[in-house]
Amino acid sequence: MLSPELVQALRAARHIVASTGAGISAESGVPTFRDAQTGLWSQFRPEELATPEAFQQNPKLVWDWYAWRRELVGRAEPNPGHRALAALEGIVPRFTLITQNVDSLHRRAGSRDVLELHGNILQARCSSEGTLVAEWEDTAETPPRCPSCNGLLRPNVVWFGEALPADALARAFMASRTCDVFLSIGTSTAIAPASSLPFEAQAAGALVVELNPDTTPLTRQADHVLRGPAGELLPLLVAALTAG
Ligand code: BV8
Repeated sequence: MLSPELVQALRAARHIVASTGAGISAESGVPTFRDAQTGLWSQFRPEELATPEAFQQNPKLVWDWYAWRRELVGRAEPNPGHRALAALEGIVPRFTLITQNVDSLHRRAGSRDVLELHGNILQARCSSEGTLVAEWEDTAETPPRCPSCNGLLRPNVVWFGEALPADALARAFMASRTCDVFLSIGTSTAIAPASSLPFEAQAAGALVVELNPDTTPLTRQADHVLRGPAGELLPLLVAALTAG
């Protein structure tokens, strides 16, 4: 499955970047944004719910959607794809993991340094003060209120139209521009500014590899395309790197 050139490049790489989207969590049972929304949410598109305007208009609906997803993520387990990336951290001289996912599965698989570009669904923050709230009272009234200012709590994720965390984004661009190999894994490469990272990497001279069962706007330009599920492909990649 992996060409000798690709194996050679992976083994010679001093710095590898892996950038993941919802596709890497699909095999853990976490639906991607493109999966049809079920139940109550089926009447909405995620882009309509994951916005400050939607929260402004109907905080309960938006909070309850995230509570439903948080519960689902809580029941999910990291899959061999997440675990392979955690293993890469200890094999490659320098390894940077960037994710658009908000499900914490990379950390739960053992990855230590994860650049979470779109925040983390397991955390909440005060919508007035912006302070992180580690835990909150789950009462009948949702969204819960901030213990210090009584403002509405909101999920600590980046909504459409909101800026990404500046430090994580700057580190992601820096790593993409200085790595030898850039792995684009399980992302539709549709959401900016994360979608520009593989192109930045390629322009700076990195070898770009796409791992996805489907095509994306990156496919045509990628140096290598591994067509398949991340949970099967990434263990192959680790095996190629650790083979004697
Ligand atoms: C910003 C957190 C500026 C919330 C998310 C017009 C043109 C271009 C851009 C824009 C535009 N209008 C607006 C924009 C900008 C906008 C944007 O890109 N819009 C899109 C719709 C065009 N971006 C923003 O608004 C960003 N902010 O630009 O701010 C700014 C600057 C300064 C000051 C103020 C503002 C914020 C974007 C972040 C939004 N939040 N998530 C939440 O989770 O609820 S994005 C969310 O959707 C996910 O995080 C993910 O990144 C994204 C896409 O979701 P999915 O499609 O499900 O996942 P993915 O894309 O990863 O696709 C799944 C892939 O996996 C598929 O390819 C599939 O084939 C593959 N797959 C399936 N199974 C497997 C697999 N792969 C491997 N293995 C498998 N087994």
